[in-house]
Amino acid sequence: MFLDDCPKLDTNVTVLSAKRRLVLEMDKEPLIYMDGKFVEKSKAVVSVFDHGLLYGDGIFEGIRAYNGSVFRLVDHINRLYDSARVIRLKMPLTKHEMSEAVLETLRKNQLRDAYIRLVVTRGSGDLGVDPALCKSPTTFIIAEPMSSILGPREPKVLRMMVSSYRRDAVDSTSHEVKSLNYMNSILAKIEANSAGADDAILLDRRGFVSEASVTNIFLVKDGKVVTPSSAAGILHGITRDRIVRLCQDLGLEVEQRDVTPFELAVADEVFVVGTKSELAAVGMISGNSVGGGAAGPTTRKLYQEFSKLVVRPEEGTPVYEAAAESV
Ligand code: PXG
Repeated sequence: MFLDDCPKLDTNVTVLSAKRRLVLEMDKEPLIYMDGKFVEKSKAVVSVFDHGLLYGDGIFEGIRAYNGSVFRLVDHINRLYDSARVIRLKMPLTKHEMSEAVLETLRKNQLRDAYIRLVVTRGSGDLGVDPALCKSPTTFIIAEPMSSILGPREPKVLRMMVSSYRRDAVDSTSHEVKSLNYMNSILAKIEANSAGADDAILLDRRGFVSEASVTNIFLVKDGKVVTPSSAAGILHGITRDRIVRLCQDLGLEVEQRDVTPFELAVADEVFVVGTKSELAAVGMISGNSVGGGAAGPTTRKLYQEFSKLVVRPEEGTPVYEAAAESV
């Protein structure tokens, strides 16, 4: 990596120092934020009595940084605190302090393009489900290098299946709370894996389309863009929200409403969006080809525009400039 960085390898000295830097860099462990301190990855551990582990009692955010700016950090922090409110978790930091902790984790690891996992658990308690016995939450933040797959290339085309698992209902453990309980998505993913599909589409209890295992879903029909509303127990995705606004900016009509599996099957285009997967086309659902099995014109247009948008500084919070956006 560093050898490539050296413009001229014309002396032994340059080669030696480049090699030494490479070795030093490989030795350095990533630093993880843990309850206010930065610890090396191999030492970043939580107690076996932590209720995040014992019961999935906690919340998280998956966040991305593009080109030294954390994409929609304010939205992620607001969603995290909304999740905390619903599960009645008293947050150990203010929103501003939490944002700073995210930015500092990137700085400590010298990252500009990264995937960030911010987790707050109920903390250590005893072997009983009662959260009242957990004294203080556990907070950790992991940041790993990750480059965007967006760009001049075509969007990925996924083969999906409609899962036999239903999205948890809105009056149950629905994904509206971004909790550490992902078993609903995991079971659907296992089913998709064993059927040879890339991912699963989950319906809600009523039989309407909800979302995929870790992405929100959109369809395009007769030039109109449609996505399930929160009634279907979806996670209020930050990418979904930005794509809806992007559609509006591009003059496309967008509807957020109940979507039937039939509408999905006969759509002109189907695509999914999420922080980690960004934007991908869906070419097949349960063995039936959708949108001709390729990314359609609206999907491609949104993909191109979204690629340009994510790297714009005003879409995020700068990591390295002093004035961080506050919430
Ligand atoms: N629905 C669900 C259930 C999610 O977990 C999304 C939609 C998309 O939301 P955002 O805000 O990212 O646009 C998510 C979030 C992974 C991974 O490993 C992905 C998510 C969460 C956890 C892990 O790919 N996606």
